[in-house]
Amino acid sequence: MAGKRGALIVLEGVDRAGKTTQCKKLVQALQQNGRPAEMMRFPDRSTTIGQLISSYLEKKSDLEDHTVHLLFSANRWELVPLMKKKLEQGINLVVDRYAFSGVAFTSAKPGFCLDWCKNPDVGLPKPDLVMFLKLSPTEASLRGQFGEERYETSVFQRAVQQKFEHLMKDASVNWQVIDASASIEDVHEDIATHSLNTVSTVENQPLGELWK
Ligand code: ADP
Ligand code: FDM
Repeated sequence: MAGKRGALIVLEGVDRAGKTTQCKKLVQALQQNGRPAEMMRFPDRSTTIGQLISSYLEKKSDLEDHTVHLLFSANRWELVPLMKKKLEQGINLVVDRYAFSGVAFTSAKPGFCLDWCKNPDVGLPKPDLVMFLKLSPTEASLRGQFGEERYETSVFQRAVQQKFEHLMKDASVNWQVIDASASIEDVHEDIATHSLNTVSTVENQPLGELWK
């Protein structure tokens, strides 16, 4: 490899766990440490595929469940060339949701098995670190009401949480569970420590392939 590569860092967790807040703070902290960093989020609603997904989430359109699952995956794949380019340039990517949300949300629907849900995402760039922001439904409810989008109900979010618990048993992925009930600053400290360690560890290692 020509130079040091960036790390692929993913934040996952249920609605209102603090993913977006923490992704932004982490990007700033990495940059302040002299580590180039950029934020990405999935779904990326700016692309043509992302617009189909956004309209579905906003309940402006209906899509068949398998179809929308594949669109979420295609939305990741369409950004893979850009992700790889940035990582090769030494830019650390901090990503708000990834394939784990894809699998957890679809497999929480009736009639979907984990294997079918994972398949379209097999071979994606493998995150070097996946931090799961853990927050109980009660604590999440104290952070405000659910929005109007699809999936934003407590019954569905509980089913999603169970699927995440299952995915976290997979030791081939570098999972770290973060206590998201602490203050924004304390959660950030925890996340920044894990991330800085990962950035130094992987800079001379090749990028892996997810679930392969
Ligand atoms: P997510 O992206 O996981 O849905 P957000 O980062 O959008 O979560 O945060 C959801 C809400 O909770 C926001 O109003 C945010 O300010 C608040 N919040 C985030 N982290 C904390 C925290 N550690 N303690 C209290 N409130 C928080
Ligand atoms: N979601 C997100 C999925 O169902 N599959 C996926 O692959 C991804 C990345 O879309 F309800 C769900 C999770 C959440 C919604 O919301 C996106 P945010 O607020 O943009 O994260």
